[in-house]
Amino acid sequence: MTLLVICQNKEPQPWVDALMKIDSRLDIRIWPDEGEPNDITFALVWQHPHGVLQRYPNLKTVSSMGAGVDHILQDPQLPSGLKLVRIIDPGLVDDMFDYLSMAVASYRHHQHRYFNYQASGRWSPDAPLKKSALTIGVMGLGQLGEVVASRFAAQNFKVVGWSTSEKNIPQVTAFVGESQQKEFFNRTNILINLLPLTDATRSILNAVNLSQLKKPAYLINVGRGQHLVEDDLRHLLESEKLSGACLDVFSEEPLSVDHWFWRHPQIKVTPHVSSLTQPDRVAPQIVQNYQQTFLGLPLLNQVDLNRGY
Ligand code: NDP
Ligand code: OXD
Repeated sequence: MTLLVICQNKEPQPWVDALMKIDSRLDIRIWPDEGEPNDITFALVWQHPHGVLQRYPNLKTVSSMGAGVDHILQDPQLPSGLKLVRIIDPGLVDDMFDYLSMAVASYRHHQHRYFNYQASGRWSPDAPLKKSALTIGVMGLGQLGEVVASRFAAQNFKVVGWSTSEKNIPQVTAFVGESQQKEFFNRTNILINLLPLTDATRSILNAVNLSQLKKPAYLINVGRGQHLVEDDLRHLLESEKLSGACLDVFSEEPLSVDHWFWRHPQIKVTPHVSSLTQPDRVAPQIVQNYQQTFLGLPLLNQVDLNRGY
């Protein structure tokens, strides 16, 4: 029984070290040096090359290295009958809220503009946008979105949220499903996307939906790049329907050096860092799932394959 780490765009060694600290007897291998394929029963993956999981006939459980599992479910050759688990970690929520607070404060205080003025030594002060005049809309009220919405509400922002099922979050007006989607957008100035990527949410950040935001409108995308229709964003910025965007996730990661996002004066780019999973923090839940797989016991944070998140 062996745990295989398969990752692209992340270093595998810190994960191996963190897992070995929990149990030094673990048999861990790093793809592509997996040894005998029959040994592999558990895979810990991030953006694995599609098709590779088919090589392991005894593979039972696949764990994402992060909160999202879209990178696993997008594999057209994903073997059937696998169990899929993801990371749920209170530390992720804290980091995510800090990042989002920074993005919201930076928008309210015109930081994009001042950074652009700095190049030409331009002194042109403006009052910050008033908190009381801005409503934050959180799309996705799950492990991350619910806490984020509550914390912004506790900071005296008006907050609305949107999800599939009904929520009761103090001081947050929650909208549900497609029938209330338009109302949610109509009430929102600063849109925070914390949805998982599924067939239902792909391209949801499009011209029709984003045009429904209340002005001034600003987009913060920390969900997934494929939620956003990139050309629509360009047109919305040009037509001043959106004042700007802060983007942490992209359809292609790493974002290519010649992508127009890097040079657009109203776009801030960060390299998928709004809340990074720390191997040491989450190794215990991964080792527990590895052991429970062996014992045939229920797993932590198992993903519903029908819902896709
Ligand atoms: P959860 O699965 O806990 O929550 C997802 C939320 O989205 C739920 O509230 C769910 O509704 C809602 N939702 C799903 N589909 C729809 C839909 N079609 N319409 C309306 N609402 C919908 O996820 P997390 O909070 O843990 O994470 C959310 C996403 O954030 C991840 O999938 C990942 O893509 C991204 N992420 C990004 C990170 C980064 O560093 N940039 C770090 C971590 C996560 P309901 O509650 O009713 O089921
Ligand atoms: C993610 C993560 O799912 O980094 O994006 O956890």
